[in-house]
Amino acid sequence: MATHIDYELQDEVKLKYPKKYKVYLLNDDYTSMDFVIDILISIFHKTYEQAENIMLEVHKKERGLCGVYTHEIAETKVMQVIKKARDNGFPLKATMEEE
Ligand code: TYC
Repeated sequence: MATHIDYELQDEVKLKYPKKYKVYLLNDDYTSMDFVIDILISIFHKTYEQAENIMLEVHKKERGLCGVYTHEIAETKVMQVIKKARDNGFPLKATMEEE
């Protein structure tokens, strides 16, 4: 097969790592602190202590880093945050940006 031959003629196969994306939680005036901690534990798998620190950072500095993931996983985390927040009546938002 042509593709097979082409592949074998390459003297070097270059492997590229997938791009990574930072996921941030954003501050707002209405989401409760306890709910943000719950999000960080349930969606981002933080310990209670880590979750509390990140929540306080977001509260004081307007945004905080929750984790770094491949594109698909980062996108899923953002959607999970927005859905769980909406289901609970909170306006909490998350964003992602390339590392
Ligand atoms: N600022 C919110 C309050 O005072 C708490 C909060 C923290 C909201 C982090 C969102 O991502 C957030 N209740």
